[in-house]
Amino acid sequence: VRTYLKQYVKRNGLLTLSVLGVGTGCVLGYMLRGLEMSTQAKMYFSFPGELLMRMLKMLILPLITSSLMSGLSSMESKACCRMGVLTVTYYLWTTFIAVVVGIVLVLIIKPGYGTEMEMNRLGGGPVMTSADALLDLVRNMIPSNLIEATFQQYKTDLIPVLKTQVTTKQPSFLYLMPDEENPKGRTVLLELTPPPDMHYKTIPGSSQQMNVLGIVIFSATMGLLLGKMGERGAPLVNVCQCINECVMKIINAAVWYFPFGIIFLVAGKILDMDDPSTLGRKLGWYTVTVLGGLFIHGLILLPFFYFLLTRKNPFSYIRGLLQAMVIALATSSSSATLPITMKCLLENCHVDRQIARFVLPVGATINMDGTALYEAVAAIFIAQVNEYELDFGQLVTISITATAASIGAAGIPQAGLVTMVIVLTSVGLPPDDITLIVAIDWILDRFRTMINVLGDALAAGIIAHLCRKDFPRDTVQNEDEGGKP
Ligand code: DAS
Repeated sequence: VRTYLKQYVKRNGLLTLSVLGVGTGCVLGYMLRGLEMSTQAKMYFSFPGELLMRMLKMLILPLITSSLMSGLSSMESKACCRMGVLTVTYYLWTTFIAVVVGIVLVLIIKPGYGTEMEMNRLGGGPVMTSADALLDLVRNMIPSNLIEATFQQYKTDLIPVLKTQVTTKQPSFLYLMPDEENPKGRTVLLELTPPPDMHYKTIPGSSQQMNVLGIVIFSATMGLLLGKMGERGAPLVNVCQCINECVMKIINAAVWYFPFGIIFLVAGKILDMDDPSTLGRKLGWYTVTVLGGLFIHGLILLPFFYFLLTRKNPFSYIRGLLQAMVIALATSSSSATLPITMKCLLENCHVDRQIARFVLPVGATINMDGTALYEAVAAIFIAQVNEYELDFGQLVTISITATAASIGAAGIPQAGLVTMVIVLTSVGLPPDDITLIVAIDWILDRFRTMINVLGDALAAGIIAHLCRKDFPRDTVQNEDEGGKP
């Protein structure tokens, strides 16, 4: 019995504790809702959860930059190019398929009709054009200041909703206020004057989101160039490999705190959410449509693609990812989950280290199947609630912009809600209608983040199988582990 228990704790101890942490957090959160805690008390209560999020966020940048620079620098350029093309092609296709699944489902179920929805809209002025929005995403993909970009991500803790003022020709950002400061409920309230030097329209929060993509592109480019420099680049490659190994060791040390932090992270969110009884009536079928789409795409289509391309059992692979999926559910941030996803891929799924070091950081930044599906469903839901008939051309526009917007969404909580501005503006819907669905978003965000993480991890398994000739495991693994026999 002792041997079995030891093996169980080694293999499943953390996962079991994390799942118990989510469950305990839910029960605790609902129990404490009745106590009407003050904002200060909620802040103290959520503190261990905040520490968990900060711990994970702290590791993201060193992990992404060191993984890409050390991983790509030691790859042979033809193999690297083949892997890169395969990875990006797979990501774009699965994201587009996720959007199509969402559109088909929302047109079949039609969650918008008969919705008892008080249209607490703001009556926004003319909105940003989708050209402005897409330009904004591309602009922010190239951070003008890498150091600032490194530190500015995650600043947007609030969900900004964009409304463009005709007079000033500049966006005035509208932010959601927490309930305590806004007795009328979570509608858009605070109007901030934009910074004086802003001469172009931007989606609030998009700079934080896109800058992470800019850092990924920079790190990947550095990795490729370091590889071409040969011996001259070796010192920096060694530094990156050491940083990467240190980050993985820090994760192994910190990981046993996660179940404890998850309890307070989940409970703290539940304390903050709107009254669940009113949500069910207003957004029932919409929630069912999104969750149904995520289930079909994440647990039927993606595993099917994995089996089709690798001829292996997808569910034994997914079993090795359960820890990362629980962390994604608890944190609703695929970037924050990245360190755990990397650990699961290397230790449980035995994916080639060099493949994981490239596919995961790129995937956590540009591959968000769950987000793309959600944005397409939400946009059509908002059109239905507005009784606004979308023609086929607009549905095609939604499928393209939802794919682009999900690429622009960073792996931070509720990023998909922010980049949805692009999808809404592309078909002439008012972006401040986002407030219709914001109340349920904190729940849906967790599930779409889980599917985002699952999509990245399955992609790593597929790419590792398709590129297995380029990266013979015994050679690569030994090199990375200091050439141990
Ligand atoms: N929370 C985002 C993520 O981390 C997904 C989203 O907001 O749509 O992947």
